[in-house]
Amino acid sequence: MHKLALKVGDHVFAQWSSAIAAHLPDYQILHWNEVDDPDSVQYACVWQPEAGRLREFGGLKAIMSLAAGTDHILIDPDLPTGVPIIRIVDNTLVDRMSEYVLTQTLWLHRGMHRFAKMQRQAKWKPSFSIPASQRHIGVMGAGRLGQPTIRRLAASGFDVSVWRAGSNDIAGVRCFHGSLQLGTFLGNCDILICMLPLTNSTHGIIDRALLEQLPTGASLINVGRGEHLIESDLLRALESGHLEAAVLDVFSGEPLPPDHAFWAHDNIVITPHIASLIDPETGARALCREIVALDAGQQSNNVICRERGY
Ligand code: OXD
Repeated sequence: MHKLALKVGDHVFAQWSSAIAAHLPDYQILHWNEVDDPDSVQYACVWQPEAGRLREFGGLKAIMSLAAGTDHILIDPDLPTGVPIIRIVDNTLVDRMSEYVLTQTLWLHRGMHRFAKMQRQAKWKPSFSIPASQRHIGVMGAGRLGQPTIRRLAASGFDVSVWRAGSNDIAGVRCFHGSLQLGTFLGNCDILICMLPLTNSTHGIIDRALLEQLPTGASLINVGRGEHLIESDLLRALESGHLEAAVLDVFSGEPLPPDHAFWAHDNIVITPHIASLIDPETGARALCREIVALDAGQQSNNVICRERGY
């Protein structure tokens, strides 16, 4: 019998493990904390493994990231070398992300954050929003989740531009590349959306200097990672009125501590890292497809580049 070690939240372990068992009858599925012979395990399927744990598995064929981001694995200083890291991104994950970003973009575009505040003050003050075609949306990052999101925003009538580190263009969308074009990109963003992977070069990218390049009254949506954002710089930009609002789904410390300044801030909307949760049923199907292909000797198209960080 082959073996697979699974690290997901305990509340979803049974769902994941029975979905995987249905597709991989020849595999024994082991709870991450109940692996007694790590060398006999072929696949470690993980979300946020503890640093140093993966090194204990001496016979891995691959490490499978049960998330679009792989920073939760790459952060481990003792990561075993020579084992491919494969990320599982299924259509449900992609759809959830683009739906979340569209929802929050529409929320900001229609000024719902202002109406929510007015409701708390029993204030009746009608106002109209500009057409979506005049609302400039800037998306940073255009990977597996970013590209479908960009298409969904454009299909909803928004004026969308994209900034990415690499030089590839995306058909039908205005693209900006690299640090030299970042300022021009930012200068035209009413709503800036961060969908970047977390790497050494994107860590802390949303800082004071970046925020200052946005037009006055702009808003931010962060669905990348909390570590992209310098929190004190965001608070300063909101206090000064340069930035109008922020929608944050990810935080550098999760769960966000109860005494954190973001919770009570009138111009910050918080969601608990739910923009694109992976679904156990569809995620397990995508995971098992990869494992079956790898066991048949095929190459995966989803191996991440450790040096690049995604
Ligand atoms: C992911 C996430 O990386 O949910 O998929 O954060």
